[in-house]
Amino acid sequence: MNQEFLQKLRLPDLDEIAQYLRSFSAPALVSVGAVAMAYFLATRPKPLPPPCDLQMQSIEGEDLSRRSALSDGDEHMTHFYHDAKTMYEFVLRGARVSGNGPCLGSRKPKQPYEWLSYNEVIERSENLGSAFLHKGHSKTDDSHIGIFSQNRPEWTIAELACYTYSLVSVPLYDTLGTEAIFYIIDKASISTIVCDVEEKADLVLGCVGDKAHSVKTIVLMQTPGDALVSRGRDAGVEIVGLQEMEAIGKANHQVPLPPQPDDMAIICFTSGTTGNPKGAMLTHCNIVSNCSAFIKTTEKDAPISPSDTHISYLPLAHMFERVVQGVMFVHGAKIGFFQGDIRLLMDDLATLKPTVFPVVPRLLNRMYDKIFGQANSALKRWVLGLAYRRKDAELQRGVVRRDSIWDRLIFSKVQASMGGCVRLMLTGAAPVSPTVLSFVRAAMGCQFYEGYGQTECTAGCTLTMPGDWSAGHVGAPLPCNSVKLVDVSEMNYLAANGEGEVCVKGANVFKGYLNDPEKTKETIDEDGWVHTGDIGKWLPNGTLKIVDRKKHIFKLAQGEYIAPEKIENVYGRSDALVQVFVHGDSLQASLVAVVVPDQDFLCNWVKKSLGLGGTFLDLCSKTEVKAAILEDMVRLGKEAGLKSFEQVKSIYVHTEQFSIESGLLTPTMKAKRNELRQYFRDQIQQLYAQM
Ligand SMILES: *[C@@H]1O[C@H](CO)[C@@H](O)[C@H](O)[C@H]1NC(C)=O
Ligand SMILES: CC(=O)N[C@H]1CO[C@H](CO)[C@@H](O)[C@@H]1O
Repeated sequence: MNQEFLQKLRLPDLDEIAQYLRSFSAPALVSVGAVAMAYFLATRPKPLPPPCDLQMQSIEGEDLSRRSALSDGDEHMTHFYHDAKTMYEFVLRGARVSGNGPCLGSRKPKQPYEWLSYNEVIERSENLGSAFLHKGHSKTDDSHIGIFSQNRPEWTIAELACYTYSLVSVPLYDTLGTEAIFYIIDKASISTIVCDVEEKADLVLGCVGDKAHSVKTIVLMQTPGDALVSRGRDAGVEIVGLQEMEAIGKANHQVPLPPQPDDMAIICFTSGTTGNPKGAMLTHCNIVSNCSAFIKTTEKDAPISPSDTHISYLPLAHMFERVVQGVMFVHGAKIGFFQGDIRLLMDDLATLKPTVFPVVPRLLNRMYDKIFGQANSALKRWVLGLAYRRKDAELQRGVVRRDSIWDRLIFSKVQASMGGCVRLMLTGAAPVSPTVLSFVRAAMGCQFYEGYGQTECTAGCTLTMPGDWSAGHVGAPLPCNSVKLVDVSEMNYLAANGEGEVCVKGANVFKGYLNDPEKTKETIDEDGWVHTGDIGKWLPNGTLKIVDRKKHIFKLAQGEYIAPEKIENVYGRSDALVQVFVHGDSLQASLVAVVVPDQDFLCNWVKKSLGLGGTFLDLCSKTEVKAAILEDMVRLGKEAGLKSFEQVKSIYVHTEQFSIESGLLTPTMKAKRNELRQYFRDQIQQLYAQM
């Protein structure tokens, strides 16, 4: 997240408030308290009734699996509205309930938002879809359409064009790397790709290069330049502008061929920690059931209506944002896109004034740090802490509001910096710390849900319940799926104790990975349960807490279990290091590590502590430097309580960072352990040989 964005995220002048409070004597503070009390009584809030007994949010079945307390009957929920069972019908319903209201909005720099109505979106989608059919695509033949773009209205139009004629969208995104993009195009035999800008079209042309490939057409959202068209011709690819495509479709218009709920909607490629990306096949029913379960859970406390506005800036290539958009469409709400530059997001928020604001933990962490960073004296921290505790106490009684005295005094500026109208927030995609979630919940004073899930169950399988604003769990199973915990005995998690690997089954569970029966079998078992690799624990009130990850665990020669990621996290705190890879195996009695030092820090540190100078490369090859790094790691290990067999005994100092390009990190920056082991095989062997 960008600095400018964070700088604008301002607290009111805490200095002023602190000054004000300081100017009072103790009795005066009491009278401030009395004013606050009078204010509180005047605006006394009432909690909304929760949708179920919050002490029993899920119900256990015979096989120890759990269902939402909101499920009715034995079936997993597949839809909420009878006239909206596919993503295509979602948009039609939105057009109806909004009376053809505004649907997709975008803006040019410093301009207001301009809107396409629901019917305009539907018409343009029919035109584009008809052009796809004209180019030879159909439900049964060549049905995959690639979409390679930032979030913008044309993204959604291209997606809806697919749904209107039962075609399948396949999002591409650049963090995957060129090789992975070629892999996906090839695996899904994609012949038409819709790109937003020339650079992306070039990237596609570059990666198909002179290889045999399936790509025939690139549809560019702008008018393509002559140079690009001729580069395309050289690679055997036709480059067409979107406008021209829509005109072709308009001249060759076809009646819609809507999909059935069980037809494929999206192939969502995700990167694993090893090997190639995997294409999760998701049907309309998968997505609709996920959206519908969200609607069911929040229908009383946060119903969505045509007056709602959502800000779309989280990548559409991931299911989280797609599901949120689905929920907006089916209710005829508005979707406003950011300008495409995260540095301008604050300005977009202020202009759009969204009511629905999905976030990821990384953004929440930065908000939290920023707000506390401004409270730079003990008194200011005290005031902020007090404001937070008062609001959190209300939240724990089920009261959600932003008109308390604490909002007026402290939090209203934070809310205003998000446009001032946010009433529903949603986080997912990664774990968020309870401290951060509770604080932002209090500060924003809106319905703020946390979900948990993965692409293989269409983004979500649990969601926090309205009224339960406690943090530190991910809520109850959604009405569209069951969740059960399965023994992981080597890590000592047993289902009988209410702990184990989280497994999910239901209407939102995917149909497998495209052309990859082997990986599919590793993920879904014969009975249809997706094994997530996360370790969960049931809390007494039926909510799920994610406590661990089923890890790479191995035994050392003397029989002790080792979880290398835990150890890497400890050593990673060393200022001297940017990356650590811990290795061991059952033939060895001890651990070794490959470490990458922080160039700037290391040079200064070594000069000060060892009196050594020289270039980074020189220093890294010196035995004294290596010993100093190892000493620091062991010190941190001791502080963190690592057992002696968990401490590494020797290290290899590598001077180049592990990267996505070198194939040692996944696109989400996780270590590819198998690749790292292979890559450093010789060095690791040497480390053991020298012991
Ligand atoms: C549910 O249980 C968790 C853990 O015991 C607790 O933190 C939370 O407050 C509970 N929720 C409610 C609504 O009581
Ligand atoms: C149905 C539902 O709400 N489940 C998941 C669907 O997707 C959202 C994200 O948009 C998740 O947070 C939910 O947990």
